[in-house]
Amino acid sequence: MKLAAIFHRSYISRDNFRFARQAGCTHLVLHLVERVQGLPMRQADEFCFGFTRAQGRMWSYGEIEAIQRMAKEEGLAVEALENLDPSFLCDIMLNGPRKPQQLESLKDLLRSMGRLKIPVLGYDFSLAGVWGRVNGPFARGKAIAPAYLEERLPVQEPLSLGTLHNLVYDPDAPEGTLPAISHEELWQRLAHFLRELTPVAEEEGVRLAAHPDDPPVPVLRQTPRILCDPAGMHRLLDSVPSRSNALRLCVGTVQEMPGVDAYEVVETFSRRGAISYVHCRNVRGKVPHYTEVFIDEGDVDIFRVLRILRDNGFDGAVIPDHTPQMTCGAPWHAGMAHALGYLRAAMAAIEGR
Ligand SMILES: [Mn+2]
Repeated sequence: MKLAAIFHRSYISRDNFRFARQAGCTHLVLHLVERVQGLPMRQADEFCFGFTRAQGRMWSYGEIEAIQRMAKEEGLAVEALENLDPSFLCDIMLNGPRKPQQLESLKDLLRSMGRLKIPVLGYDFSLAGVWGRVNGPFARGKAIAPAYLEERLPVQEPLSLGTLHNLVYDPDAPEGTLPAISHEELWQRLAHFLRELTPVAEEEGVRLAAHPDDPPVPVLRQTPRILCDPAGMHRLLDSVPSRSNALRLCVGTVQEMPGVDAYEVVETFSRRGAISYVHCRNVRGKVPHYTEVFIDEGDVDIFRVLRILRDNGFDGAVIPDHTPQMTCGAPWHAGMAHALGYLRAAMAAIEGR
């Protein structure tokens, strides 16, 4: 098992790579989506993360190689690229005219990753993204963390055209909202994406890694969500059986699923060899009420999760995903350092080091 840190685009820097190494990480997970915040856009609601700068221009080999070289200089290996820019797959997800070009461009990304020996590409197949959560002093010591509280959800308007997964990818899209589609239609679109990309991923030694829908509810903002329970996760794997068609197992999201035993899910999918890497975070509660909390205070016994992974031969990366903000001059870094330290100790304990 490998301990990895995750950095969003704006946090990719030599200093932050040193921070990760100092916390004991050997690997990195990089979120390359470049989002610009603060622009006035008619499509943006309070949950919008901003505008994506890529506009369909795929991350190049050279761009990724430069970041990987800096990581190597700091003693770190890049384990995964996490999440795609919505402008890379909007027409794949929405059945638009640029679908063939977007698939080709994603195949190019897989080829770049193969050449660079970056083994995992994380993605979401979620239309509405992480919409609807509120931030508040919900974690230990009044630390600020997100919560999903069904009675406090705003009115669930359909998605504006030009938006996907909490981002505006086309600020000039016509006014209007996404037409309704069925769960089955979204399954067909996901299956097409997987049938096209999995063979290339296999050739390149890369694993595609789907994240379950967070929040794990079957419908959000009038859009279907197909990865909100273990049955959906099995169906995804069964649709194109291959080591390159895998999951990014988010322990927090799985624990939030109503009626689901997270340990059973970790057991089943790790035994199946389907977990590429793990988002290891903790929550308290389940849909319809849960809050993210510190890694050592939620409903999940993290040691038990790591023992299950160990017993099933899991050798991928474990990352903290996200953590509550700690009250100090560097709230994000302090939260991450706490979670990474806890994970490092837990991994050493269960591996008998
Ligand atoms: Mn996650």
